[in-house]
Amino acid sequence: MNTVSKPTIPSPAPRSSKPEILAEEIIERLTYRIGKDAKVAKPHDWLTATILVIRDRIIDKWMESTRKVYSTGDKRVYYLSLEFLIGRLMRDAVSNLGLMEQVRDALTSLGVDVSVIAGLEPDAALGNGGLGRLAACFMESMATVDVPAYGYGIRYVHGLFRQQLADGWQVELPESWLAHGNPWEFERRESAYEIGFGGTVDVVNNPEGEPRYVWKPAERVIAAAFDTPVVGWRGKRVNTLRLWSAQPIDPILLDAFNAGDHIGALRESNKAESLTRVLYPADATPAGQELRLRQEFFFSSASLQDILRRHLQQYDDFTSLPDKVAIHLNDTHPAVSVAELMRLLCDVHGLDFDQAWDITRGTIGYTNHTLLPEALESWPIPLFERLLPRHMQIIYAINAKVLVEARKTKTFSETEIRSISLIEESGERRVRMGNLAFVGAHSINGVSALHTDLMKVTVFADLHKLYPDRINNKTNGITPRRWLQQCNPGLTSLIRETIGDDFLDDAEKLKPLDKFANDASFQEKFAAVKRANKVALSNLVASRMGIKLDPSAMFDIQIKRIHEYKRQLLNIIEAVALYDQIRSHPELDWVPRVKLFAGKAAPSYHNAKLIIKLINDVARTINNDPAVRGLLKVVFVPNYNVSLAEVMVPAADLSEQISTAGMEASGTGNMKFGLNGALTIGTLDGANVEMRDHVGEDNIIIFGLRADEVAAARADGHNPRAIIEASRELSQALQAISSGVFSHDDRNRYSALIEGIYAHDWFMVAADFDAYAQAQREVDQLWTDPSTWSSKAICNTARMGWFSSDRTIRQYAKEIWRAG
Ligand code: NBG
Repeated sequence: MNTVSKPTIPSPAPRSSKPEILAEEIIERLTYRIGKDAKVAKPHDWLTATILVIRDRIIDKWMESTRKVYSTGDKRVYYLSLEFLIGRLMRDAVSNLGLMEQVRDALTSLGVDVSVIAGLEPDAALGNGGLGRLAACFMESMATVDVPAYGYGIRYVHGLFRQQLADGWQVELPESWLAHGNPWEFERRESAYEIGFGGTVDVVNNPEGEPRYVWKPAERVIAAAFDTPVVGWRGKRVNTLRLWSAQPIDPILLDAFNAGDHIGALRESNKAESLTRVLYPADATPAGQELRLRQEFFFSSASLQDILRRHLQQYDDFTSLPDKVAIHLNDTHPAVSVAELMRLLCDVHGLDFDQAWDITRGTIGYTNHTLLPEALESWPIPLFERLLPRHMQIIYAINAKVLVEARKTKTFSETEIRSISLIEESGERRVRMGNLAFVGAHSINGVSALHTDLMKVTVFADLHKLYPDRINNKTNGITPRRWLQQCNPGLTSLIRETIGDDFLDDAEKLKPLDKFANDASFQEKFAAVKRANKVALSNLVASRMGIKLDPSAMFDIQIKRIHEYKRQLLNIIEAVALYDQIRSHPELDWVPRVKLFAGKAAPSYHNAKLIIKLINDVARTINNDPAVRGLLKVVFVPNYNVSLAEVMVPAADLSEQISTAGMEASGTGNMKFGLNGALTIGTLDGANVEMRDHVGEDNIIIFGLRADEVAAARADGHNPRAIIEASRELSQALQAISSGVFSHDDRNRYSALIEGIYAHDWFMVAADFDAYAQAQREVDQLWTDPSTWSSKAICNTARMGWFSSDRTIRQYAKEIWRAG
């Protein structure tokens, strides 16, 4: 008998963290992996070599984390999100591994400046704004609090566009974050799935039970996996972010090519690849809409197939799915997963509809991120039916079940039944993805206390009546690693010297800093850190824009997507009013201010783009007017992204969180600023409400209508014209803007924008103006007393720990996922 004994495969030797070994390895990677001689290596080569060395140190932990779940049988969490706004990864990984100094020393010994190469790492901007950044913070926190988790998304070749300003107008350019390759990722050729679109559904009668449905897609593409390891704080656990890339089944039609049709031979290949080419394709055209729905289904189906495969590898069947798997839908973008999971369970794995429905609901959770009606997705039935015929049938079947359930209670009117339905029947018939996600999930959560309360009485009022136990709140959070330790090393060191290191592991342990709020020497050090951060931002603005800022002025910052409800318009109108005041009363002691803005507008959002232009027009006039004597400056910093936020947030004295109450679901920028010791001027909206509760009402400046007052004003038809006429400051500012004072080249540029405020003022700019202007003068007053200002700023840092995404994730894990 021929016996071959199985060899014992040795584990790789543990990696050293000594700078000299790191340096050796960097040279090794440079030579053998990149093929470059150190003498001629470019900064990019050094960056790649360094990342490869860091990556090795993550891999051991990664494999250990993955193996552990197989042996313990712990529940896995799958976070499905069409967006992950990650930013740069190197500093995050190095700092979480505790290798900051060692890597710096290693590179210094090679004559390489770590900050230079770190600045070359492209931002992975696979998201639009808060929703995508939240997903990135959650990934880091899930690894930190030891939840076995996978993030699933799309590997867009082009992330969010790069914004340039041309004469003050936003211009969009493609962002190519993969241009130099991506050393963080691993392509997993073995993890590939077929994804179908279109075609027909066959019904096969089954004498023993329900008929079997067989979907025969007309088109198919391959979803290929790319994995990025995500390391938690102190390297405790490493989770996986798995991004899907679309590839053709036949890369080239050789017959067509050989027959001379060189372009046609690649048509299929191009079509497949265009599926994952860009983040959020413009959906103004039917083709754009279809592409978006294809993206949603593509990544949902690939992720679910992967999840079910992994489950079956470890367990016998799917009855244990709700105990072993939690699937989380980040907004409605992956909502088609409800129907796809049903299809896979019934059609592919042969479960009964009812059994599959129980499993689906037991497994899926859904987070709602907005109440804005235009952001609640729905798809025209003809499109949906054509692309996903089997899913359409399943949705009708689910709908029938839900409507029967509702009718049985005998407490629903026909209007209420219509609002529960998964199908919008008035006008063009459409599938409502919010309703689909709601009925297919056992938990539906909002992202701040106010938003969750409003959800129950607005968008989901009727579904909430039918399923009163499902809606719950999970107030958003931010990772304190990126948003304090890494972006603000000066403040981090100061806090460590003052209260020790406990806060590094638990942000709520920042509390003891409170005791130093009135300590003059601590205030001085705190202010010195802030000043250094302001100098750093001033240098960035000087080098990018050629504008000189005075770091002793108050830095008043509003950075976020440009949207009417976020009210950058209110901010800039107030700047115009202030400008007017400074010129009319040069004898008064005006507090020097720099108003900084940054943010991108959706390419098709006309008013948002006009607001960017207005900010730039106002900036040019004010910044060049000698009568202002530099007391007010307005700056729009182009191309806002995660890396820019990391410089702007620590430099802010004042954080603008001024959305129309009831419209910002949570906000997370508000939390980043507060943690870094900025005072907030804000409305009682989103998480601002809870921030006030935590930092105390003396340490935050709240103004304006509350959400219920906004709703009442809208319902009663409020009269903005009367309000404007009663406010001299406001009417002068609006007159100036609409008459072309800031736009000599096109005097009517802003007339329609301003007319909207007179006519309906949907966003309550006029309604809140006086309160806002008054609050700003209170802020000025506070600024004149540096000690009081510092003490309030310190209280903000000390009391913001609760807004750590570690806390948020622990709540998700305990109350929704029952994992970790
Ligand atoms: C956004 C909200 C923000 C919130 C983030 C994260 C969408 C659809 N919603 O207020 O506008 O902070 O989600 O929850 O992007």
